[in-house]
Amino acid sequence: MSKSLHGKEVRAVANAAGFRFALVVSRFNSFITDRLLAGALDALKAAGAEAESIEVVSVPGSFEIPLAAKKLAAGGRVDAIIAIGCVLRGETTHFDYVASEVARGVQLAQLDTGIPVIFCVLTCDTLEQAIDRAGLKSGNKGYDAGLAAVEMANLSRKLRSNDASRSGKSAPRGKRR
Ligand code: INI
Repeated sequence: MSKSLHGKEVRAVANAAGFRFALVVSRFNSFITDRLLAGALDALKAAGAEAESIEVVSVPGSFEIPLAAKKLAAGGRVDAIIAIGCVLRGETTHFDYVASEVARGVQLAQLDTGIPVIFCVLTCDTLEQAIDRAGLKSGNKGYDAGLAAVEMANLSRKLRSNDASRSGKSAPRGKRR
């Protein structure tokens, strides 16, 4: 029998009821991003999210995702955000700039605001690789992102209430952040 090497494990349940979500979706390569969006919405609804608690924001390309995500996160109306895009390697180095900036910007948005921003931006060499990840061979990464958003929304709330109880204060009523 294995022996636990740590104390309490903090792991959130996957229940989306009572949480609000925003999805920021790039229209560039919409053939792929539409499918990722559908997968993410399926996961949120399967986890119990209400339709009126889900907001979808469209941006021109992946490069524009971080600003929209940060504004949504800073607005305090959502518990988790899913960033959806698809960057395909072309003939030039443009791919590298867009891919690295969207990853950096999404990470900054969540660290600066404390609201989870799930990274569902495919960075692929070929369209076939992207198709595989948007509903075919490798499943749908949008669905996985939806589940990650639900878990992180729950976990963020749980960690906040743990902090509040350790400091002897009760978590502020109705305040989500
Ligand atoms: N945007 C993407 O989301 N994916 C791409 O593959 C892509 N490529 O290859 O150019 C792309 N470019 C547009 C970019 O995201 C911005 O919208 C544009 O540069 C305007 O700021």
